[in-house]
Amino acid sequence: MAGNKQVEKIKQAIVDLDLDNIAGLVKEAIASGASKQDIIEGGMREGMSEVGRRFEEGEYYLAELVLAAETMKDGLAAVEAEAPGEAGPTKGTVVIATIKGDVHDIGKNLVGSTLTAAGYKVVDLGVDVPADDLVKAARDNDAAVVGISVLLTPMVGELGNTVKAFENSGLRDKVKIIIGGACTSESLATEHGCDAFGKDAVEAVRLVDSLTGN
Ligand code: B1M
Repeated sequence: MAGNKQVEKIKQAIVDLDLDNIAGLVKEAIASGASKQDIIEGGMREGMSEVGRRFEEGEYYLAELVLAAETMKDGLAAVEAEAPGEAGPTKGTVVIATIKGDVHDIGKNLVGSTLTAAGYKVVDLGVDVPADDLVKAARDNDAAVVGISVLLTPMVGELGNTVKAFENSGLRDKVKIIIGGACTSESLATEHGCDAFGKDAVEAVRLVDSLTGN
């Protein structure tokens, strides 16, 4: 494969959280003939899988996860700048948001970057998002999964409203709903009729993979 060595360097840069050099490495890889797909799949995504493994084994902490996501984001921006146009392949679309009444977005952003790194197209609606906006975005983007972040206990009731809005729209059978955030849990997900609860960004990707058959 053209540019194999460069692609390996990109993978290593993600694992090493090398934010300073990722853009230069992407540029070199493209100059050496590596395809956009090789750089994203064989380089960055493989690197993120290794970061996820280290996080789960307690070798990396949240700080490393955030930095890896930042490195990946810069890498993707560099790919887009160097080789614009043809979108890379995606595993499907996930709409994410923080629930109505809640403006916490650090965890939600991390989940979004990690899903992007794992190969999903992510439509991020931001914070304080009402149920109807989630339904509209899921419909407009033909999303397979909606991911909702909830950090404030008083806003938990909105989850039930959101699930109801999906049922009323006729989309509930098509769209899986997963939740996460400091005040959520497996039992809360069940209680409000959601499909799954993710304890962190790495688990969110695993859940989306399993719910979508990827
Ligand atoms: Co606020 N806040 N805050 N806050 N804040 C909490 C959440 C709180 C627990 C602090 C406390 O009292 N101990 C408390 C909530 C209590 C409760 O209801 N249970 C609280 C409160 C009360 C408030 C205000 C009401 C304070 C006030 O104004 N009186 C206010 C609310 C404003 C509003 O939303 N309407 C408020 C405001 C803020 C700031 C704006 C100052 C700031 C947010 C800045 C921002 O997000 N841009 C803030 C912060 C920073 C926090 C704490 C300190 C940190 C949250 C955070 O970013 N954690 C927080 C205390 C805490 O959580 N210990 C607190 C890091 C982040 C990576 O973790 O979001 O949990 P987290 O995401 C994790 C996982 O949960 C998971 O993956 C992530 C990575 O591992 N995950 C998902 C998250 N979403 C997921 C979705 C998934 C799957 C996994 O699938 C879709």
